[in-house]
Amino acid sequence: MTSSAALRLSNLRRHLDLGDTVRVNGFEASITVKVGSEVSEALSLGRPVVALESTIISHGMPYPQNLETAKEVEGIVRDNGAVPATIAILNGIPCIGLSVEELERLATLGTKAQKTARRDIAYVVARGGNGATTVSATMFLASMVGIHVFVTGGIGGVHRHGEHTMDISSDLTELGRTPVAVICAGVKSILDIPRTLEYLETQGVCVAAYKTNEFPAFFTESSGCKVPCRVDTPEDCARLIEANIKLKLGSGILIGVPIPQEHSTSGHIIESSINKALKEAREKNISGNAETPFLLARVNELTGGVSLASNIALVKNNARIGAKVAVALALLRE
Ligand code: PSU
Ligand code: MN
Repeated sequence: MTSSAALRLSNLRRHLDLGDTVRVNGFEASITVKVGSEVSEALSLGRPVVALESTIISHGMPYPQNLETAKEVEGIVRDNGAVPATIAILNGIPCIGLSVEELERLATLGTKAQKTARRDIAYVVARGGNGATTVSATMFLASMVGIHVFVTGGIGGVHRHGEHTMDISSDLTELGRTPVAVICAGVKSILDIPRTLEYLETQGVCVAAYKTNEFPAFFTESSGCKVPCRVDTPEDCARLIEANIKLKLGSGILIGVPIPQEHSTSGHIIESSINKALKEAREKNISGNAETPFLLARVNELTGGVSLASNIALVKNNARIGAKVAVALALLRE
């Protein structure tokens, strides 16, 4: 175990008796975060934990499918031997592990919750607001309490025409600076996939694909882009994560898991809707952090819900594999 991980765990242990709210010591300051009792117990005992993001709940899917999916994904993580830790900021307090009531609150708040990337964390905390964390903010908070494995659907990337607009998701820079493994189905073709992979290389991020040599493209199994690493089992993933921790590289790992085959056929149909939605976004001048939620919702409308069904299926598949990776990692670190 690294000394910083040991420090974090001993901090958690020391505060376990104080109830839900624990103070996590960083390098210079300490802040209050609320770690759910199941999560803090698992962390203090070195048991497998899987972090889950919350923008996918508030901005990524409509109600009530967002709530149903969030609960089902947590169930899949549990059924595969790990403890789920959905992360969000509620009333200004970063929460690691949400109760069912808290999940419900976030799901019904929907886009009224603030989409919170790394740049927004301090503001949401300072104002006592409700923040749904994106991949970048979720990685930051997961890492703060010593969670190594994080599951989601897809991450942000370099947007199409990003070479002009500079719209590059902070998920990519976070992967370059935070040692958490993100298990996802790749990035959507609403983004520029080759440039996203180039940018990840620049950031020093280890990019692997699960049981394939090509990076997946969310709704479809392949983007046509080769990845530098291939992993075939949860144990392969765990060894990669462990090596990354031991080397103190400080950067993250991206593990792309292709969408299950039975859902990938619809991926090709979804592509044409993506192109239409992109055109509309440009016509309506939608940009910045509003672009991804707009495209997701519009593609869902245009496909009559097919894209949402695929999205839900791939998140569940990622949760199953991510939990197995967390279990394998906990065994390796015993
Ligand atoms: N891609 C999806 N679903 C999502 C997101 C991305 O298929 O819900 C969310 C994630 O929270 C991701 C964020 O971190 O969008 C990226 O937003 P932006 O492109 O504004 O960085
Ligand atoms: Mn952006």
